[in-house]
Amino acid sequence: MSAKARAACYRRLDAVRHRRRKWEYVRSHPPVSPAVRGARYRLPQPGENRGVTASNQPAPPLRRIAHLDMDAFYASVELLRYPQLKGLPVVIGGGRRKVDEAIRDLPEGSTLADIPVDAFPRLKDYVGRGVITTATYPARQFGIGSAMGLMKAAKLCPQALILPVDFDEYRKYSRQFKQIILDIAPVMQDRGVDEVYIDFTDVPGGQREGGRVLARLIQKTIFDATGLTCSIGVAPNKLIAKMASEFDKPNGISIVHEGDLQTRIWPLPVRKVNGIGPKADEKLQRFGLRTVGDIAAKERDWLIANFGKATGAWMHEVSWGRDDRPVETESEPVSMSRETTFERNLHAVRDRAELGAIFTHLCEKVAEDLQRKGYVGKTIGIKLRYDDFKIATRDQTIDRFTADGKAIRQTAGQCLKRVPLERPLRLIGVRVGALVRVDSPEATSPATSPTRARTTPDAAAATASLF
Ligand code: TTP
Ligand code: MG
Ligand code: MG
Repeated sequence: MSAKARAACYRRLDAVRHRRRKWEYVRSHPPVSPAVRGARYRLPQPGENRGVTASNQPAPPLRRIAHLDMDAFYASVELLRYPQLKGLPVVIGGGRRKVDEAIRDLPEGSTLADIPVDAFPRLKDYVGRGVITTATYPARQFGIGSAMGLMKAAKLCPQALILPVDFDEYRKYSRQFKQIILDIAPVMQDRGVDEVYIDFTDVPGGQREGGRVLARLIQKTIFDATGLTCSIGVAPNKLIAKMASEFDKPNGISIVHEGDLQTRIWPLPVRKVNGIGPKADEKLQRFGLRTVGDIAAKERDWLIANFGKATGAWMHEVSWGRDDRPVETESEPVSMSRETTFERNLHAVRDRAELGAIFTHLCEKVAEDLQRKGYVGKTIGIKLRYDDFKIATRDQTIDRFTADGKAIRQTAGQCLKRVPLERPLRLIGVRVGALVRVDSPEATSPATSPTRARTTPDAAAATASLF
């Protein structure tokens, strides 16, 4: 191995160790509340020496916030299973139709990737009122894009291929790319199916080249694991990062510093500010304000007089690139519940079978929620609302964590025995609390490990007598 290759190898190893140390640190320290985290950072003042302070102490790290957005997300996920469509104009929209089923009817031994391009439905043959969710970049060249009617788009690009929306598949990839980011940079805020904010400030590589080194690592790791590309903007705050992630789409990285405000942010149309919608845009246009710089040129008081106290002051701040909102990591849920209000009031005795079925269904739904989100809980509770709108709740804590529908049903049934059931009921609900992650030490310790069905025959028989 050459000295150069060895050096590169060590650098990579070091980065991995660094990441692991960082991750262990984060796991062993409880999350800091967003308000506190936000307060830890301080933007450098004009003229301040950014490298070292006067006392030769290293300066606190600069606040670096990234916004990451996947490129043509739904379409790119579809292209993973239909790689033969790469480079072609493709739109995603409408429900699954007969023709979509037909092309998936494959001869034995062939895969989705073998379906000939000519077999895919074309936009010109589409009839209906569906709209485009997204379009591949080659399709966008024809002027078509999100939210456009499919039949209108057909006029602009009749030869474009059309695929139905498959949310489950997009959600699967959404979870996957977010987990990859979390493993590298744990302070991440979910912003929807295909985008997140990430606090780069304290992450290794997050300060190097203004955040480009870390952005490159994240981009590459996501691509290697999924085959999907994304674009990342790194800036002093969320506001600018969000704009910056669009600067160099697709598969781009844009680094914006405080000093770039005039050259890179002020020329942008006002609609590029996250929070300025069509209505505010229209009003700004009426005043002749077209760009972010136009807003910045106005006095704060003038903006307040014309747009109101909150909006005017906010416009002033954003036009000067100021935004100190923290990157808010998702807080852990403490409980999950399901409840249902009946179409007609039900009685515990007269409508026993119906109530029993609904009750069991709710328990199964809560169990599914827990399992899907990866939690187990120990405190099982019920809620009833009577015909007089009075509410009764009861709960019981069991000795093991569970996400099992039958175990939840059994304990919820025990709770039912402790509430009056004479009056008709309007609503019934089931809650599981004292949640921990299914892979947390508490959940997996032998004394409290998650249980599957632990229903003893006697207990099952006892609860069955209540609806
Ligand atoms: P976007 O990130 O806005 O768009 P995109 O990822 O398709 O393309 P870009 O490269 O410009 O980021 O939206 C993410 C997904 O959300 C998109 O793939 C489809 C869906 N979506 C809709 O369903 N309707 C819409 O109007 C928009 C804008 C998006
Ligand atoms: Mg996107
Ligand atoms: Mg997006």
